[in-house]
Amino acid sequence: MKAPVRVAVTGAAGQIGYSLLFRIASGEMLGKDQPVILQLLEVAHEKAQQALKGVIMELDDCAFPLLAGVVATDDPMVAFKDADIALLVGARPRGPGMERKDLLQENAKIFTVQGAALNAVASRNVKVLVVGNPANTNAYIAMKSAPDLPSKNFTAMLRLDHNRALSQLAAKSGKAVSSIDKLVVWGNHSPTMYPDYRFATVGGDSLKALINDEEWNRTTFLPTVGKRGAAIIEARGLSSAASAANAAVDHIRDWVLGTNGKWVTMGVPSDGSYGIPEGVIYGVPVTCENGEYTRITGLEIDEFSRERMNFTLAELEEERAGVAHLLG
Ligand code: NAX
Repeated sequence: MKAPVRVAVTGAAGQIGYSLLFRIASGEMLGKDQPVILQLLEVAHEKAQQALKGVIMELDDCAFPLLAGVVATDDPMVAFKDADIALLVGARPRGPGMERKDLLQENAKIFTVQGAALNAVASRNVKVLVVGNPANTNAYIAMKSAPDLPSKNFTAMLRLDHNRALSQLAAKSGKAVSSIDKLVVWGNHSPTMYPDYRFATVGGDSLKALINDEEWNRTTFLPTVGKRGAAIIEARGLSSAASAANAAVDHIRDWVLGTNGKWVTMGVPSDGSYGIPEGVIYGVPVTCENGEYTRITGLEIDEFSRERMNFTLAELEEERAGVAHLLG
C-alpha cells in the first residue's frame, strides 16, 4: 500500500467542497491505489464548522477504503501542515453592494494568510490549485505570499472553461469529446478568457477546418463559453459546483498522473512567453508528465488572438495592480 497523500481543501463545507471531497476520497483524483488524508479548512463561524462536521459524517458513512484520515480545522496552519496538494476553494463571495475592488481586497486578505501558511508548513513540493474567485489573482497573491515555495507550484483553475469549450466543440462538430486535442483557453478565469481552437485536432485533422464557421466562433462559441458561469446561475439559481469540482479533479489528476501528451489548460505563472509578463497567472496550454507541467511553446498568435489575449491580460494586470500594495 502506498503512503497516504495529504490533500488540503479550503471552503470544505461549501457547494464545490460537497461535490469534490467524495471524489477525492474515492480515488478519482489521485488513483484507485492512492490513500489520502483530507485536511479540511473552514471559517471559524459556528454554522460553517457545524456544516463541515456533517460533511465529515457523510465521508465516514461512505467507508471509503482509500480515506486514511480526516482533519477539520479553522486554522490554515493546521490544514496545510505537510500538505502535498492544496485545493483553495473557499473565497469571499461578492455581497450585496460590494464592488469588484472590495471583493479583490477581501480575497487578498484571505490569500495572503493562506499563502503564508503554505509557505510555513506545507510540503516543499506542494501543488496548489486555486479555485476561489478571482482565481488567477488569488493564486498570484498566494504565490507572492509564499516566497520559499517554487512559484511554478501555484496554479489557477481554467479547466472548467477548457471543459466547457471542449463540450461545445464536440457538439458543434459531432465528434466525441475524447477525440479532440490541442484546445487552449488563454488568460483569466472570467468572461474575458479566450477559448482558442485554431490548433485543435480531431483524430489528427484540423477541427477548425472541419467546423469551418468563423461566424459561429465569434458570435456563438466565444460568448457561450465566456458566459457559461452566468448561464448556469440563471438556470440553477446557484453557481456551478459539480462541474467545478470535476474540473478541479481533472486539473490535479492530470498534473500528478500526466496527460499522455494531450494538451490541457492550466493557469500558471507566466515565463514571459506569448507576450505575457512574467509572473502573471494566465491560462496557457500545457502537457503534464512526472508531476510537472510543460507549456506548449511557439504557437502562432494571429491578430484577432493577440487582441483577445491582450484584453484578458489587461484585466489581470488591473487586478494585480489593485492588490499590489498588500504584497509588499
Ligand atoms: P460556497 O459559498 O458554497 O462555499 C465557499 C465556502 O468557503 C464556504 O463554506 C465558506 O465558509 C468557505 N470560506 C470562505 N472563506 C474561507 C476561508 N478564508 N478559509 C476557509 N474557508 C472559507 O461557494 P462555492 O460554490 O463552493 O464556490 C467556491 C469558490 O469557487 C467561489 O469563489 C466561486 O466563485 C469559485 N468558482 C470558481 C470556478 C473556477 O472555474 N475557477 C468555477 C466555480 C466557482 O464559481
